Amino acid sequence: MTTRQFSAADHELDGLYAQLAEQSLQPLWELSGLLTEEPRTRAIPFRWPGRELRELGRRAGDLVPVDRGGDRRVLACCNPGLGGAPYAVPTLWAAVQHLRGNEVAPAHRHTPSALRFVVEGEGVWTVVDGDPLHMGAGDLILTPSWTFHEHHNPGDRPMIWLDVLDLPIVSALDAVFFEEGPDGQDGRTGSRSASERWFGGGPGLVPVDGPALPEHRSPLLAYRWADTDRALAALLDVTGSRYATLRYSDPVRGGDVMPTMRCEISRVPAGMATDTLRQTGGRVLCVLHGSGEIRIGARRFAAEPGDIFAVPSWTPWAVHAGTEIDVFSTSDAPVLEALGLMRTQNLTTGGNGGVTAQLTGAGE
Ligand code: GTQ
Ligand code: FE2
Repeated sequence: MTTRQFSAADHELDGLYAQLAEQSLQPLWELSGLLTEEPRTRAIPFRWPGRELRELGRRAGDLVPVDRGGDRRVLACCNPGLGGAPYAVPTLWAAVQHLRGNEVAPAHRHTPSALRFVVEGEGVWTVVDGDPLHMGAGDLILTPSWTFHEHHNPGDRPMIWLDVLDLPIVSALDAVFFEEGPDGQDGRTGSRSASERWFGGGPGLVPVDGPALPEHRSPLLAYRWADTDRALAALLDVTGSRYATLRYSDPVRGGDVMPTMRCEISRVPAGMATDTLRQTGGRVLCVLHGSGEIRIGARRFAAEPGDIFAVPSWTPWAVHAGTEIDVFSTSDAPVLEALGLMRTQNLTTGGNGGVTAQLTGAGE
């Protein structure tokens, strides 16, 4: 019998509690913390410093062959509030992956969706269902649910990048499937992926007679830094605002890149700061360029390139630039929106001195 048994001073009631436990039943009136006034997450605001991640990734590269443990040399960011679960926030896996020169992480596929964000270096190709996607600094690369993916590094230099997966979500839904790829390597390279030639043609240009669109995610699998950089600069320029944030989108239908994860990037010029925001659901941040301070809840963390941060649900956060800073982020927002559970609050603009603020639902 593993059901928790409650106890009561009253002898008869105590007897009832014993019988309930025997039948795998629990009395709601003895349970607390289920329907909280506000989200109460066990995740805490946290930073994994880029310098440590690079160094430990390199050491793992020296000590551990890539074919041990799922054919990936990956260090998972474990939020200390989550009791040892290998998750950065309750809904997102975040990790650094290290691939040495001339190494291959062989093909497999799984129902959890994954994305790669590159902070520095280049030279690895991720082959997604046979389409080779080169990875370089500032690029966002998608490996959507159930697509075969292999990473190979034909050069001599090791490379490290950020992985974010919706694994905790898919796992909570008991919907994880995994399959190894066909034997033998693909090893394909190429200067521009088919996905980009079809759907990355140019601003606002999509093919009239293209291949059938994948149902639940973007047909474009690589978002290149040169495009992102140009768009951030233009947005700052046209708004004259203190900072600019872009959402990575499906170029044809405008939705999020994948059904469970929203990707965004913010540029905050030197000395400026973002509004303080909070929303339901978890978020992972990764600093691409520049330095400053990232505030999450009551914590103030120094921020440097390669740093990864956990923003727990309903926790206010803001980026304060020292030098101009570019910060990539992934959240579970599409899931909350699909379920009608998204609440967002801007504590800088929406508030009565930050005490109360307007709540907005999805789509507003
Ligand atoms: O690169 O395929 O961080 O399957 C976790 C699981 C990376 C990958 C992770 C994976 C991968
Ligand atoms: Fe994978």
